[in-house]
Amino acid sequence: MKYKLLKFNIMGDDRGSLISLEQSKNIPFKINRVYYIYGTKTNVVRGKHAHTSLKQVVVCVNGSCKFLLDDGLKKEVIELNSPDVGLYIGKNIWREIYNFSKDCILIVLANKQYNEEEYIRDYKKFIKTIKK
Ligand code: T46
Repeated sequence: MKYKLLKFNIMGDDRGSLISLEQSKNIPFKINRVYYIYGTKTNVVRGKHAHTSLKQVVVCVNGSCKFLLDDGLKKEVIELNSPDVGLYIGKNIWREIYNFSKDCILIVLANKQYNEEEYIRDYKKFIKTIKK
């Protein structure tokens, strides 16, 4: 699976909404790391890299932003703007994240701990890697 949108069930009642994320249930891997991104300046582009082994699910719990996803053959733009939708991104997908709203908050679940060595931050190297 390269990337995919996941729809989460909302456990709503008259007090409001609740969404639960559980490994190997609605998250398709064992969760080893959680991080969040907030306060991103609206003119900033984040990402601009791929991962050689990491799997992640990104949820935009507030506000909105756009993901450019590139598997080396085709590019697609996906807007995240809803807390009941997760974007699964597998390994070897180049991503650029932009058009952040001022109030954008991303929560990211990852299957591995942070390791800079599995980042590919150079686009030409990314294309070479996926051609192998
Ligand atoms: C992705 C998007 C949504 C850590 O120390 N630990 C961590 O877990 C992470 C993710 C980052 N860092 C350090 C490494 C850098 O010095 O925090 C700094 C910013 O990280 P990065 O340049 O990776 O941030 P983004 O926002 O460009 O990308 C991150 C993820 O790396 C990426 O996989 O999809 O968030």
